[in-house]
Amino acid sequence: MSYYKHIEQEDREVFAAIEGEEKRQAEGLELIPSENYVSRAVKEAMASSLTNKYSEGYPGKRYYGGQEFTDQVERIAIERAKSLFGAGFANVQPLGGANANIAAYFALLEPGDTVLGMDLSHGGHLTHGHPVTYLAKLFRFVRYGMKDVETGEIDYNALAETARKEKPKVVLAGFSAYPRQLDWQKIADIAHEVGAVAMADVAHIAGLIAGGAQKNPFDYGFDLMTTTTHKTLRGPRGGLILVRSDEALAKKIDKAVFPGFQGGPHMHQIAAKAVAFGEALRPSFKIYAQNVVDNARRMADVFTEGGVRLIAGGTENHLILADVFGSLGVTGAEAETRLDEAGITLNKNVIADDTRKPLDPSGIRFGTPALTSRGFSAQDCAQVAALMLQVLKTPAAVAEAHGAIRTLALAHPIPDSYQ
Ligand code: DSN
Repeated sequence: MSYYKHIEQEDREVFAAIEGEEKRQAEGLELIPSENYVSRAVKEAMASSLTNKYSEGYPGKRYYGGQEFTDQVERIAIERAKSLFGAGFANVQPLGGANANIAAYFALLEPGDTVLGMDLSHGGHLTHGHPVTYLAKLFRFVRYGMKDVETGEIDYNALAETARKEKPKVVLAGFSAYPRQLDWQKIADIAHEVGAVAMADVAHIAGLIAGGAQKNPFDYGFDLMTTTTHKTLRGPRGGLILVRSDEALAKKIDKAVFPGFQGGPHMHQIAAKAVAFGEALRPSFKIYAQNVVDNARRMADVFTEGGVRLIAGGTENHLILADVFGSLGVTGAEAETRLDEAGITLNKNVIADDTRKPLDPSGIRFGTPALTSRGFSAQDCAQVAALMLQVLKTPAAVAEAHGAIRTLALAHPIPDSYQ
């Protein structure tokens, strides 16, 4: 009888899909840098009876009765989030990272106001104002980017000049495909010079910050951070908004999340966030965070030695962006498919100022949060990178690489808990 025994007995169709996904995850290697493996404790919280409860409002101030235990769980999640990030205030209700960003905009902006954010092809995110989003119709997004794609250096002078000219209400720093560390101090100073709020979207690196492997924007004067909880932070799928110290800003955020934007919070998800935050507060999470970074650097080195151009020349965090089309003549889509056949999941990705289209770009993006959760060492990661290169350079090598990748995966089972 499996862990999913009730689904197995009562709904064979859904059970088959879940079992298939479990097998796929166990036998393959996950290199999408925004994915990870949650503990059984996080899964149990997600599957708890808290999913049955409506809890609009906040602890001690709800619209429906019966909130004794939902209040407890939300307060635990808030306190743990504050401790992890050194925040004065936390809102744990955003259902995802996009929701967290949208609620933050609603708290800070009026329609037509300006946001200065990272250029999307330089590593920004859809919710940072991509033209296809509804947000781009509501607010005015202006851009900054890298000065030098080979080193990843941000053009902070251009950023400052644009801020002085465009007078944004929010200066947004954060990314979903940028492998270097930002100069948080410079960005906060520029934001404050023009009277803007300094907002960091740390969705990708939240776990690295919580684990002390990357700098915390709050230590450099940032006012607000948004994040997902399911990437390097290794929690359930969800969002989180943190305010450094401004109580008035925190109140605006709470109002923007509910009733401004969302309905009833998902209390089972909030319980799972609390469990994951508890895990991230353990000393072992610091080791995990540093290993994620060390493993990524090792993979980047193998790619560079193998003749592949890396955007920003390498990595200082958990992710790597490789120009496989420019270096090997393999498009991002071809690379994704070929590696998938070999048992490695990653994603095609545009590179800075890509001349190819997003569905078949020049690059691939991959990273080490999930492999590191499975206990992969830097040496194991180097072996994975070498197998990837073999598959990218020699299509006929897929079958042989698949065997080696499956063996590596089975030798590193997905953990049930993180002590
Ligand atoms: N889909 C996420 C990522 O992969 O980075 C961002 O939304």
